[in-house]
Amino acid sequence: MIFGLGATGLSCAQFFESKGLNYTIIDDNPSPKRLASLRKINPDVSFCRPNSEIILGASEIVVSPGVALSNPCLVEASKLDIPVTGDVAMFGQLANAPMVAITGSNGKSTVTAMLGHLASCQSAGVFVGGNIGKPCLDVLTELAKLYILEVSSFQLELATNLPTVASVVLNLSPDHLDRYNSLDDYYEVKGNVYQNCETAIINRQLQWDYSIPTESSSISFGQDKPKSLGDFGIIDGVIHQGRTKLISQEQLPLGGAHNVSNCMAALALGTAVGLEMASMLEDLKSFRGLPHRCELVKKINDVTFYNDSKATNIASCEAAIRSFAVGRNIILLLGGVSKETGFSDLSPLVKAFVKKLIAFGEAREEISETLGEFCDLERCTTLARAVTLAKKSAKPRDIVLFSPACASFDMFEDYRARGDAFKSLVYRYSP
Ligand code: UMA
Ligand code: ADP
Repeated sequence: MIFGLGATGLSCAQFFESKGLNYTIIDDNPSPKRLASLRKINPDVSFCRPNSEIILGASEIVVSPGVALSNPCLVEASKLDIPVTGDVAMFGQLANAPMVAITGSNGKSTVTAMLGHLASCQSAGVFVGGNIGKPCLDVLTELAKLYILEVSSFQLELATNLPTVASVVLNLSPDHLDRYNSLDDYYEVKGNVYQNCETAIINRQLQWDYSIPTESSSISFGQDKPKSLGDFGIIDGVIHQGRTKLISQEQLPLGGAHNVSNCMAALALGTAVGLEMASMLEDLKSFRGLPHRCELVKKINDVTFYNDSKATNIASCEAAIRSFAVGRNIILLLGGVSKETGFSDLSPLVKAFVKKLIAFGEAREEISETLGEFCDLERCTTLARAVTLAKKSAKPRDIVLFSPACASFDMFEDYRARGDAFKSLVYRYSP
């Protein structure tokens, strides 16, 4: 039984079809978007809403990441000893090639795509998938020589003991507190990524309780000097491995201190899977970054617009502000659905670097109450109005930064739709 007919559920259905296995699907939404695609691959498969009776017919339940394990049907299933699994957990058992797993609160997709780029430049048979948007069972193939998987905390709840050649927790900051009882619970789940890794890639700046298997090796990275010969760090603005100079920060393809860390993490992972360093350093320069992450949209009348729609939490917004700050030159667009962390952690950066804050969407009052005293602030409901206000306020050399620090689902399907809307609004009247 597949629980959830999103990208994951559909990919599980396709996988079961390819293996000739019987399955059924349940979803709280009676008409999910992918129902038509499901009907195309199997017009007769049973699809209905979950209830405690329907699960009695399941020999095993494959749970989509967005479905919390506290869901009453899953609690009932566990009482009945019906096994519960997830697509990444299944993938871990089925994959025949070495696997890398990348998690963390921010930077997962960037590092996953970056390592994918570095590895593909050196070898055929590199497959990238997981939380980055391509369910991992879609990339399961006999042709694979290396899998690079982005894994979320939701996926790691069920994907315990994932056998990896290298795993990393890039960083940790508050997020998803609607799903976890405490930050410790969220961080603990992230630590699952190390449970069965050959090499653990460790962020030295992270102060938290994690454990790695005794037989595993480790490589660390951080913004300070490398601690030992295999570790990555910064000396005089240059990334080093131990005492060996690798590449200066200015030569990196993406700006901001957070991306220096992302590059070090990718290089450390690449080292752990046996990629050649000189080629990695050359190929790093041609990595273009992903859309919606501090993405340059356009310069209009010497005002530069950046789309950072993927900033759905406070730490990612902080990283973006730090990347662009030169005095109080930033007009910041903040809003959407507030995460349960509040906005007060942004106050020092807003005070120092934000000239004007435009708060939009559901969270506008909360943002205004928390940050209004630190800079000029205007509230509005729609993103269109927010962009108009930003355009009106901006002066030459200002940065208009769309880094919402909120989820998008008050007004948009996801962060991509939100970022695309921002970009069209920037281009409107100035294509
Ligand atoms: N559903 C229920 N009951 C629930 C919750 C959801 O029936 O209680 C149903 C919904 O009605 C919907 C389906 O489940 O039909 C959606 O499943 P899903 O939320 O698991 O989403 P998928 O489309 O399968 O996408 C998931 C990840 N989504 C989430 O974790 C919420 C995608 O990450 C991921 O790219 C994809 O699997 C492939 O692995 C998105 C994400 O937001 C980008 N991830 C979070 C993040 O990055 O912070 C963790
Ligand atoms: P994730 O997949 O973890 O959500 P992304 O690479 O998609 O990470 O980036 C999400 C957001 O976080 C973007 O706004 C991006 O600018 C920001 N970001 C990327 N790397 C980091 C990092 N190492 N630390 C903090 N923020 C980051």
